[in-house]
Amino acid sequence: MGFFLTVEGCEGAGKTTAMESIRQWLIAKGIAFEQTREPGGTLLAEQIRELLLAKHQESVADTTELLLMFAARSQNFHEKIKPALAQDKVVLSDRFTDATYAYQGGGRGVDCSRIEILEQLVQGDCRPDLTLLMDLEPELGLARARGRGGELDRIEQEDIDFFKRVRAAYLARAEQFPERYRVVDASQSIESVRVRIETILAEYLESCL
Ligand code: Z5A
Repeated sequence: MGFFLTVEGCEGAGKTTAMESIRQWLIAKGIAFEQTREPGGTLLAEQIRELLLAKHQESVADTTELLLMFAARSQNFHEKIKPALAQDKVVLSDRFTDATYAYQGGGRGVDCSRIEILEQLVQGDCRPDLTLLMDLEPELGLARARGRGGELDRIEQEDIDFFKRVRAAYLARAEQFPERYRVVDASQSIESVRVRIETILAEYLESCL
């Protein structure tokens, strides 16, 4: 009983924390799964991730960023996601193409029709079955992420308005695709968020039976 489950959200919204809750839940239920992340997920895709997040001496054109995201995705999709779904496994991915609509589309202003063309080229008709959107005010998310310490990467250095556009684009997609999106209020405590995620997963599983 395979399905494709993605976790999305702005910077610091708690995706990593949510991924761990989901992982533990799947293990407890004895459900076989493949875990991945984007950009990244395979050796080659992780190298592209490094290129994408590093700071460069020249500015990165929006189209370059978009194509690199999809280059990484193509590798992750063909090498990892598609084979796992074909084996009827659950695929659990920390971000997928919704992030491109949010960051490159909403954040950078890339026309969505360009993203749609690349989405079709790379994935064909494959889309996530269930998407958890960890939703949080960008100010709070950035404060949480920055509270972890460490250097900010190229995308994390964007200003607050960029992250507000990213959040708005995510919420617009959640409205556009209510059948697969579940919005999680990520301002709640870690424990409340975990309970909410487990409820969503249990309901989804029930609906598949
Ligand atoms: N990107 C893109 O532009 N286009 C694309 O198509 C794709 C990606 C796929 C890397 O993504 C960058 O790539 C990302 C988008 C872009 N750039 N940005 N910005 P990433 O997913 O690898 O990295 P990230 O977005 O920077 O994730 P993150 O910073 O690791 O955030 P997170 O995973 O959502 O947060 P967290 O680590 O779970 O939580 C942050 C802190 O808050 C941590 O200390 C937690 O303990 C704490 N936390 C978590 N939940 C709570 C609650 N409920 N209460 C209180 N504190 C909490």
